[in-house]
Amino acid sequence: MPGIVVVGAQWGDEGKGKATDQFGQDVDYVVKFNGGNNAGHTVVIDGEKFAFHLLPAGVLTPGVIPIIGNGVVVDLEVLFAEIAEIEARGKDASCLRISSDAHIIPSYNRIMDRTTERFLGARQLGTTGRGIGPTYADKMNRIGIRIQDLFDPSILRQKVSSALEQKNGLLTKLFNRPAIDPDAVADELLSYADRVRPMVIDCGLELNNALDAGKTVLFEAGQATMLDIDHGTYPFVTSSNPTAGGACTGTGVGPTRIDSVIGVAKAYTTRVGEGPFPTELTDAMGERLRAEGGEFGVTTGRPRRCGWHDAVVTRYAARVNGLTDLVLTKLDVLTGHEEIPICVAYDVDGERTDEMPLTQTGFHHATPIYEIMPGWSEDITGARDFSDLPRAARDYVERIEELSRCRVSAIGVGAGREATIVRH
Ligand code: 2SA
Ligand code: GDP
Ligand code: MG
Repeated sequence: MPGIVVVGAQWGDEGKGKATDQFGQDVDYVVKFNGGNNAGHTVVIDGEKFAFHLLPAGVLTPGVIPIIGNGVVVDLEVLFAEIAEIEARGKDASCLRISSDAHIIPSYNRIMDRTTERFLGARQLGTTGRGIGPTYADKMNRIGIRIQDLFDPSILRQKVSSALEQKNGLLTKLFNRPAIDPDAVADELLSYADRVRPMVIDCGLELNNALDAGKTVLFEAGQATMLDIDHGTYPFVTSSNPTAGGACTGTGVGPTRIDSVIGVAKAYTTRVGEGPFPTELTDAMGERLRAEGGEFGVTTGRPRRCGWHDAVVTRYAARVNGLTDLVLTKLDVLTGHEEIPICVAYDVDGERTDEMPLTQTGFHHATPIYEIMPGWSEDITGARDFSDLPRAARDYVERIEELSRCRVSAIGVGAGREATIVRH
């Protein structure tokens, strides 16, 4: 299986970091292909917790080459802080590579992100405030700054100046904020050039050569299907393509090189930020899931909105990504519930729909149609084989498998690397 893509099947934080780390034990490369330090991926090894934002989760596995692909947006300050942090914990990040085409998040885009959110007031999106949206907008507007620009100071200065010509107009006239000095921004960016230089590669060339040589490459998504700019709950989405197609555009590898696409979904559902979420529980049950699942943002610490598993979403994710497998995480968090509802379809203005509604308004109006499954009370955190699970837990997994029309190949029963049931 030389080309493996790992994506989120819901609204993020499904446990992609843990899945990547696990699959990453048997791969040669782990490549991030979208997003930036809005992501927060947690890996727990022998009780020690690591939270990654920009670094691919594979950085912890000796022998694995971690790569930041061209589809990622990079905050250099955060990147080097993260490298310093893991090195202080005895890990080696010297094998990290970064695409020369990846875009940089200049400090002014953090300001633009936060200022725009404040300006939107009640209409805000609930972004992570890391400058992600404005940096992807600059990329599309063709005024972005790329990693390769760090090695041509005069070009970099020109690009920063022309980007700021537009942004300073907005900042001073609309947002009533001081203008940003282009030279100061360029000086700051250039101060990273010597440290970045040895990491820079042609990502597509490196990966295609590796695949030709029979190596295995794991493509790690940030965020998730329902946050995809094209396939998610637009406009309440991130600004990149976290779906499987993004693995190709975000690294320079063609779709014929991808052999499997693994979707990670929680046994329930969470979402951070604004936007529709049909199975959200705003009552004590939602609080219970949040408390028992530890549902707080890894990057911002925000409490995550919680609700029951939405199989319409999982089925949609299976289709949009062409999933070959599902990894169902956090099944242990559902222990102790007498009954567990699964959303099997929506009621949209009095009509049943089994698929995602065609329009944004339809999805805002969707109320879940639940099927109630019996719960279980046994501690399942020690289960390592599917047959170790109580009957009701097995039925629950098999029902999700049926509804999503995708096999569940692995099940998470705890945060640790070892707390996984592998089925296929
Ligand atoms: P942005 O900052 O422009 O990408 O925000 C746009 C929307 O995307 C959501 N988003 C996320 N949702 C879940 N997890 C994310 N990463 C962090 C984590 C989140 C955190 O792993 O916990 O720490 O709060 C993530 N990143 C972006 C975001 O909530 C907006 O709805
Ligand atoms: P990611 O963004 O998809 O990588 O997910 P996050 O790291 O943001 O959030 C997932 C959280 O669930 C982390 O705290 C993980 O350590 C934890 N986790 C992952 N899988 C499991 C599991 O099967 N059971 C439990 N209890 N926790 C898990
Ligand atoms: Mg996360």
